[in-house]
Amino acid sequence: MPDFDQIRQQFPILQQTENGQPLVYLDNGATSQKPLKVIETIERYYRVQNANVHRGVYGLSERATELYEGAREKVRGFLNAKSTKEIVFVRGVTEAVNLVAQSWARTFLKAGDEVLITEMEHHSNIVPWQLLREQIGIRLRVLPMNDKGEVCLGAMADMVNEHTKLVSVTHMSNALGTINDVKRMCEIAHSVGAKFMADGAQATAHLKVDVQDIDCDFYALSGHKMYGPTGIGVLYAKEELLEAMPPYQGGGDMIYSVTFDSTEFNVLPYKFEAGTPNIAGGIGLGAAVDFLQELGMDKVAAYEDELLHYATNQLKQIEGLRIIGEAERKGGVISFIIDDIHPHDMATLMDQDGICVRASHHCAMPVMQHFKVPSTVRASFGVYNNFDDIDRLIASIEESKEMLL
Ligand code: C6P
Repeated sequence: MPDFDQIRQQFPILQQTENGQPLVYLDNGATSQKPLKVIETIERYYRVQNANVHRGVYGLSERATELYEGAREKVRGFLNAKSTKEIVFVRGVTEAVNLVAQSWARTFLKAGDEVLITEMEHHSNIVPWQLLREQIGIRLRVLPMNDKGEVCLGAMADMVNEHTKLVSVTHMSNALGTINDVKRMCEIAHSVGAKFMADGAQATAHLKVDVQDIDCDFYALSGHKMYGPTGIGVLYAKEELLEAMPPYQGGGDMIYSVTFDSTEFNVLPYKFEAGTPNIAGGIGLGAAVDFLQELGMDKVAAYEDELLHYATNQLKQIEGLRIIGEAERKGGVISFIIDDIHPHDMATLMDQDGICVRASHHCAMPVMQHFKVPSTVRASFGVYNNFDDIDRLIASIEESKEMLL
């Protein structure tokens, strides 16, 4: 087991105070903090390695290209994709879902075809499908969840049919922590000939993900939630799908040749990467992947599971506290409300104790509608959190509650 207390030393931001108190960062669902390995990799790139990629014949540009493409190979290994042709760099999950909607779905789906999502999706896996519905008349269907925040696979099997063309599901819910059985859901989607996409925004920092084992057609991740920089993410897609899909955006780098009459597109994955990419972001994401691989995803998951159980047991002792999301399989996310206290008031007072939690609808308004709450307070864990952080979280909740009731 890695020394998770020692890991904390690798995060400079955690050494500082907030409102005079040692910082307790529990908003990893929104974005994670960055280890020295990532910070220094990005700094080194801008200090001594900066050049545009795929263009220059001079050494500096060739080395930048090698670093950038090396990062793509690291992500390939992390997801266990077959080929780097299947790893498309994008801005994040939001862009990945929009890419699939506007390139694959807009081309291959027609009016009346069905896209199935779940009731626990983030807005970025809802709105792109609503936009597509406006554009081509698809039908958007929603698999309901129960009051624990779980979807029923039997109900899913009943909902898919010959009209279902895509099932798109969050691997781990940001608002509830629920971990969906994406492998089984993928099998159900495939049983009716539909494609399957998983939103890995929350999952990739916490769980081992193997896209070949899941057999998903598309998988999306955001670098900034897995200890990497903002503005970089990945769309994994099976090679044959990417081959068949038209480009999402046009511009430099995604072409092989251009005349005013026509354009021949570049090979995969560059066909989907128009313009100068986020080079520093890609290289930084590669460093984040190294960071996680060195820890070992199984060990990360086991450690965060301990934190989750410890925190859940403590929170349940607090009178009036209701946990929103009690699925059997959960990652390190706890959403809660306390009596009539507004989550924003609670989180604002907790900030005075140096504790960062999110109070919001978490960009998952339908989840709030299901549980009939406007928002929740959410504590979400990362590898640098420890039992002391949780004790401080609990103490701060107790104090804030006293003041607000
Ligand atoms: N959730 C949260 O605080 P982007 O913004 O593209 O990196 O990720 C979007 C996204 C998609 N799916 C899920 C399940 C997510 O959790 C997120 C981002 C953040 O929960 C910001 S709203």
